[in-house]
Amino acid sequence: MTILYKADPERGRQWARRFAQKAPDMPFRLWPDIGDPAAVRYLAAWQPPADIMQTLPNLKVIFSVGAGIDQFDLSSVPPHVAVVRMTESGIAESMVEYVTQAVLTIHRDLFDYAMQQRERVWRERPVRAASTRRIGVLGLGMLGTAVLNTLRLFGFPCAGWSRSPHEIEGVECYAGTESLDAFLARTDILVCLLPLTDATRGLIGKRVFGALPEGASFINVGRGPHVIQQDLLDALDSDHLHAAILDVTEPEPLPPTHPFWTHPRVRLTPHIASATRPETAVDVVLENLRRHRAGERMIGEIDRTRGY
Ligand code: NDP
Ligand code: OXD
Repeated sequence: MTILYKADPERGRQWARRFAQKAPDMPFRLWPDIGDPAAVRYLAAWQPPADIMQTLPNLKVIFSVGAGIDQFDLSSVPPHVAVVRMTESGIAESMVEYVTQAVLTIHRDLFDYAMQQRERVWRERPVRAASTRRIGVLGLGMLGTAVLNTLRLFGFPCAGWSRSPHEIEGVECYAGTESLDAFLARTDILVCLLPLTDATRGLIGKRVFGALPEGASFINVGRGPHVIQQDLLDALDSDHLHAAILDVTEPEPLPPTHPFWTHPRVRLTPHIASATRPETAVDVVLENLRRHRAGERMIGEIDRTRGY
């Protein structure tokens, strides 16, 4: 009943220490030291081995060490193998911090002040009330909801968009493709927190940017392939969009010649908005192992037909 970890080795050592403390009877191995492949029932991975079922023939559950599972090729994973995304509290806390700083950077005109600083210009800009800056979050899951629940406390009018209807206190909720335009038309700062699926790949392009009000800004903390990057550059260069803060790109790392690197109204970070914390992650995995053995549904088990 071994659990095999295949992701960042330093974090893997932290997982190993936590497993040794909390579940000393559970065999825990760090890739590539897999021991007897037939004994591996559980895999915790960011990128699983390419020939997964040949390598681990008795695999029962794949745990993503991140919130997303789009890095897995589900076509190579048979239906009896459950796929579980990471839902531990640390991911949401860091994401709330990241998106809050990104929204405040845009809201408090820090792109403009950075340009002024380069030109040694000391000029005040009027401070705009939060109540006049409308935030819209694509995705009302674990992360989108956590982000909105913090942003609304600043007084920003908040809305979110999802596939199915939601009700969140203080947040205007929109659902389905038919409501997307209305959601975009009332959004000054658009945040992407969608999972990457066949339905969301390339969703954010010319049409979406065009439906935002003039001067809107964009924050991407979902996945790079959600965005048609040339359409984003066109929207910025035509001044329809004011600024973009991008934590994710396509590809990653972004090639040194890519225009995002030097664009004065693009801020880049290397996919660090949030990361799983080993202590809390192991606790969630242990609870899921208990559930799996008891035949219960696991926390964060994904619906293979929806892709998230
Ligand atoms: P969840 O699965 O909890 O939520 C996903 C949300 O997206 C749900 O509200 C879902 O709608 C909505 N959604 C999915 N497909 C569609 C669609 N076709 N149309 C409209 N809405 C849709 O995910 P999380 O909140 O945990 O994470 C979201 C993503 O954030 C991850 O998949 C990952 O890509 C990204 N991420 C990025 C990180 C970073 O460091 N940059 C770190 C962690 C995550 P419904 O509620 O109706 O199901
Ligand atoms: C994740 C990520 O999905 O780090 O957790 O992007």
